[in-house]
Amino acid sequence: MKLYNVAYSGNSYKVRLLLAQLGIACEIVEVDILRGASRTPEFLNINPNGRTPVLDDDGFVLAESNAILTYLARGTKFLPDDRQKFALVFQWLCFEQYSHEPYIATSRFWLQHKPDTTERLAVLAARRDGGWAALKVMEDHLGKNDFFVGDYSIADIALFAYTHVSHEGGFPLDDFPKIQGWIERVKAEPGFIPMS
Ligand SMILES: N[C@@H](CCC(=O)N[C@@H](CS)C(=O)NCC(=O)O)C(=O)O
Repeated sequence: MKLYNVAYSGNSYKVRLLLAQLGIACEIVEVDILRGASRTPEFLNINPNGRTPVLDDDGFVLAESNAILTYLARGTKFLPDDRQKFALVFQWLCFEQYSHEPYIATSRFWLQHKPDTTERLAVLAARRDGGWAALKVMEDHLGKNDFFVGDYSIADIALFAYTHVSHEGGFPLDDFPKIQGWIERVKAEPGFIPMS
């Protein structure tokens, strides 16, 4: 397997974490997105959407981090077989991509990689309410559950990726004790690897 990866990206880290916990060896190909490497004709031939991560499993090419998690986790303990639990995992994967990542991950990206301009201020301001709302949903759920769906699953991996570094996007977790406890539980899972 080959993973087109960005070292500091949570979307890529999700896949590296699951690969590590599955014990699957994988060639890592670093893509310098800040220098346009995800938009070259060669890369667009791999993923016409111009984004990482992308998994190449012996010629089967798959983009979208949560689709890759689902592909790798199928038939393992990280993705329940039970129809309702499977659907709930999928629900959290969709939540992560629509209600969490666009606010928390993009704020982090702008803070880490874009100059301090009025445009950046405006972008960050537009993402604040959505980011806090996503964390509130997670905090409430984790008040009643150790993990997002039953045992540790790819729902946790997907949400962990950007939540554990949410302070880097301007979303410190001081007022979210349940999320903090869950972060420690995820870190204690066998085979856990840090982002960097
Ligand atoms: N929904 C996608 C988002 C992927 C994404 O935004 N990737 C960023 C890095 S985190 C990227 O490769 N950006 C490069 C570009 O847009 O050219 C996923 O979950 O994989």
